[in-house]
Amino acid sequence: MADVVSNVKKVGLEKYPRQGPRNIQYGTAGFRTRWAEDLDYVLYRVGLLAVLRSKSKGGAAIGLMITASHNPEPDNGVKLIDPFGEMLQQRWEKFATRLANASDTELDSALLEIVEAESISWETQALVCVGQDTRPSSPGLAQAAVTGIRTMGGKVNDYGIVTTPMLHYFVACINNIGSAYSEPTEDGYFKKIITAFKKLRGDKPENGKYVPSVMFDGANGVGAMKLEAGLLHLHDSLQVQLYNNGTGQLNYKCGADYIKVQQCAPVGVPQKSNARCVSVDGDADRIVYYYIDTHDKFHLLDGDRIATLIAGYLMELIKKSDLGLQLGLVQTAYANGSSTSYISKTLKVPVACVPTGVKHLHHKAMEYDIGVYFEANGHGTVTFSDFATRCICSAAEDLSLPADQLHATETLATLMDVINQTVGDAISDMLIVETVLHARGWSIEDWEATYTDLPNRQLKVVVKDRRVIETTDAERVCVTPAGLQDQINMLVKNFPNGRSFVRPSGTEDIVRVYAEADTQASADRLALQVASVVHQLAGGIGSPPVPE
Ligand code: 16G
Ligand code: MG
Repeated sequence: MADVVSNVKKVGLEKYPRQGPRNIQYGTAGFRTRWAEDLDYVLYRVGLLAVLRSKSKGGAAIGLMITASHNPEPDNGVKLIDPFGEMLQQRWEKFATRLANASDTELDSALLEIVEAESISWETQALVCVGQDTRPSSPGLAQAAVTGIRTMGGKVNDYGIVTTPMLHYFVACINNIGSAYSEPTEDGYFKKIITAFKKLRGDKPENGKYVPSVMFDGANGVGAMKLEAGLLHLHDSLQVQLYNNGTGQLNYKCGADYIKVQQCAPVGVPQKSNARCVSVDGDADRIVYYYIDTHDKFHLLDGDRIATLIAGYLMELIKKSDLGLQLGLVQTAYANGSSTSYISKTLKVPVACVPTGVKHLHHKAMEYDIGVYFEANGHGTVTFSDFATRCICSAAEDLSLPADQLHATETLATLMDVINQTVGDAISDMLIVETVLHARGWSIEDWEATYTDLPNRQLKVVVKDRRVIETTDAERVCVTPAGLQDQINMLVKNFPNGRSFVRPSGTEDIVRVYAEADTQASADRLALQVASVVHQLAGGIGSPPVPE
């Protein structure tokens, strides 16, 4: 062990010395920065950490994904994937931060501290699966990570360019998690989800007002590139017209994040009235739908809409299958108030609210037999407990069940194969949404008509130190600075259906403000007023936002 660790330090110093004085933190999205060119040493060290993580998990495969998701093209980042295909365990986030910020000379001792703290058996063989998005800086960073893994004595499975959710899926497959996975290859992934998708729609791709055709905005990232391969499996079951498929700049005026934040259609996708359009982000782990009506008005169907669509359909199948399984839906404070009341009052599905960040949502969803989770920004999936999986799979083979019940159970079983349960997956989520719309015979307007969103507004406030804002109750209540929450409460009272919260961003040096109310003008005014109070009480920089 001593030899390996001292060699790791030597190679690090020679090839990947620490750059600059700036410290970096492993946050909700792993490490992510504006200065991709300075990230080489971080990737080398994340490679080292991945080997330790694999050893600590008895040699299970660990994923290492190089991406900055929806950020502009020059940015980059990396995150680690745990053996079940889930986000890195929170306890290890601080090891990642410590290792990334160690000086070159303390690299060996920083590694040994982790080995000791986690009682890692050095003899265990390690395996790390490496994937990257389409950014120009990604190949160099992958090289740094691979050097780290190999110098540390780990084995590498290099998948090259893949979507983030594909890598999560491969990791789960390699570790043989559950019966729900298949071959850890791109072909295996597509075969599994698309075979199930086609089975669900049978030989009748049309149904009622549902038309089997979508326009797909690939954000000029990996999503469109991979879906192109997937289309070979789809045949006529769904026609997908690909746009922003890599010829333009990544995430520039297109992609799920742009559309959600700007509330407008992307560039690069032709306007066709009432056509169902899908938009994914740069690494294809987020998805939103939109359409433009005959009056040129833009309509967004975001993560909340997708969650309610899926939960409503699952609730029906669960009832019909009579298996007594419990369904739950998980949201964050950003979920539109109308979606929350629709879910709890109309669909009668229990709803939980957790802090922002996939790890929180995923974790909570797994407490239910079947958990649906989505962030309003379009990241989400469905999870099935082992118990639910066993119940569904065995009932689906019980030919003694009444036809209706058997059909619902078989549908649930097949649906499970369309779903990438490890993490939000834009391609798989699109196929789930298309399945539900097909089953219901709905157009995109029918889907939108299920409830009316409350108008809302998001604002950013630049402050000296965003950490002065501390929150509780799933980020809905502000604990510090003193007096801020009282002022928010007072402001909110002046607006019918008013709701507002503030939270420090996990990915940018800012405080985010969210407000919703009965009209757009009220939501805008409330957001501005709250932003102004934040600016005043939390050390705002520059001129404060001006309420009308
Ligand atoms: C990260 C999170 C995403 C969250 C976003 C919030 C993961 C994989 N990603 O992108 O879930 O919505 O951060 O950003 O957890 P913010 O803290 O800047 O608002
Ligand atoms: Mg993403």
